[in-house]
Amino acid sequence: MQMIKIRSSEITPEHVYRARRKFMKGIGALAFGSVASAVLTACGGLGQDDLGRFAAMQPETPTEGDAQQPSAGQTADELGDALTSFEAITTYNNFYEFSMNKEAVARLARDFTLSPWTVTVGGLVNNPKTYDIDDLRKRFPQQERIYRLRCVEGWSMVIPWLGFPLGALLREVDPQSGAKYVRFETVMRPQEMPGQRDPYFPWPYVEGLRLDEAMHDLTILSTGLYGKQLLPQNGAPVRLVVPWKYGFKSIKSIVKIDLVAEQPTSLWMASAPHEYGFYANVNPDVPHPRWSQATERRIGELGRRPTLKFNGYEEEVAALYAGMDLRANY
Ligand SMILES: Nc1nc2c(c(=O)[nH]1)N[C@H]1C(S)=C(S)[C@@H](COP(=O)(O)O)O[C@H]1N2
Ligand SMILES: [Mo]
Repeated sequence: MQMIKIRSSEITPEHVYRARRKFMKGIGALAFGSVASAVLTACGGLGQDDLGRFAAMQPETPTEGDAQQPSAGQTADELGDALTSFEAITTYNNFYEFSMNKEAVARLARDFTLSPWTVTVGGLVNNPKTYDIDDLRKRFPQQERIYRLRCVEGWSMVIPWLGFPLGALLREVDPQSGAKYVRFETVMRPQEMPGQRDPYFPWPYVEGLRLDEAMHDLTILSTGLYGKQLLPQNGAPVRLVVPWKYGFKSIKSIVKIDLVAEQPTSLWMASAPHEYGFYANVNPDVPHPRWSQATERRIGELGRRPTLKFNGYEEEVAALYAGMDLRANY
């Protein structure tokens, strides 16, 4: 890897950065298991990302959306926290299929092919269906949802999404009684997604929800933000948003949704099972094995603020986990 003058913490996912720091301090690679492999891969990946153009990164021009404009005068979430800027939301992205360098994702994803696009919904359902993305947008009226997004790495944003409840789509395909979980898959397109040529991760990106979590009204499929259609870096043309869980649950660029009987294994569970569990509910009381989750950095603000249980949605979602040990089910 070439030496570069950008602060490593600015160009590397924070958890990988910390893992690398530890790694470089000479702690044995075996002690880190799969994380150490990810660190090595990250070094190679950064080399390929052409960091020379890093400083030239600019926000992309949004495509014209056919969706409604954001509600007039909405500048904050229900807690009074200001919306994160469109620029920050579209230039500071985690999307490992393109890059582990957050500021490089938008550029690398610029020419990502968004059409044609279909989402196939199947598995344990009575009415399996393949939706063309345009049909999906027309069929399920778009609502604006202003949600906090809390990344497991310790930063957060407030994003005005456009989308519709996932439950509306699930009701249409009619889950069978044996369906207990929903499994989501991102498109597999290594020609366009350089990160997918990195053999370390078990592509495609997979995520999952329990059926009751998936049916919760807060859980949406998003096709836009700030009143425009999603840009590729944010998971166009359609991505999941589950606001009370760490950001990695909110899987991008979905092509497949299956109702299943068994708890799906997500990409992160497969890559680092000791660090990332199935539930991934935002919880300031349960630290990540390598850092505290008690506070977060809100993008656009100075300093850190306390992290709220269930990311501030406790009243709405705590009942889903009644009687569950939230420490064991991390
Ligand atoms: N397919 C896919 N989905 C993904 C990711 C990813 O790397 N690949 N990153 C996740 C993580 S870690 C976060 S924090 C959010 C970031 O979403 P944003 O870039 O739209 O803010 O997307 C999530 N969804
Ligand atoms: Mo994240």
